[in-house]
Amino acid sequence: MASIAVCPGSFDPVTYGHLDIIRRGAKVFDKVYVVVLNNSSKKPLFSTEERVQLLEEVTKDLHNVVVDSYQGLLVDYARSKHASAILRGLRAVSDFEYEMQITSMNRVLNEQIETFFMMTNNQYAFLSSSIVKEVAKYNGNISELVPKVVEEALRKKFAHAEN
Ligand code: COD
Repeated sequence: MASIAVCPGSFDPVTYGHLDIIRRGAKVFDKVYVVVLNNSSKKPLFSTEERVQLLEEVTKDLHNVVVDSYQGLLVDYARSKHASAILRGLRAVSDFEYEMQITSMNRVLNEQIETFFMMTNNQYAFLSSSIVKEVAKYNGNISELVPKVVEEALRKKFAHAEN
């Protein structure tokens, strides 16, 4: 039976840290659904469609990765795709408490699905979408943090915000 994983997130926008986890997951699972979901504690800069489009662009060389979006519970999405795994990234100890909370909640909602954590490359351990947005907002150099297409999308967003 094919191993199917769901890699969920806000991806607002996708960074090299996210990509690192997606690439690692694509090596281990037969199919990975990267899904843009709503995190109710975050107010996104990019629309769902924009986030999906950027993810599609930066994962186009990964043939077992499918990008999608969903309005609702992660476990319901995972069930609809017959996924047996949720894939999450870990950067540092500071991620642990939050991840433990989400994992436990998802386990209460669906006991059948297991969460797998992958450690990011050390190079990206400090990286988050929020940090990238902050640096981009003040015109700092983000070329080492996000793919070119994401950098351009951020520049456009903040150029519009200034006008
Ligand atoms: N290196 C490695 N991994 C990274 C890095 C990095 N530099 N940056 C981010 N990651 C990982 C994160 O640890 C995470 O695993 C993934 O990439 C996505 O990160 P974010 O920040 O884009 O996404 P989150 O944490 O905001 O996603 C939260 C969800 C949207 C998945 C969550 O809110 C959710 O499941 N919402 C749907 C409703 C639901 O089911 N709620 C119940 C469960 S709480």
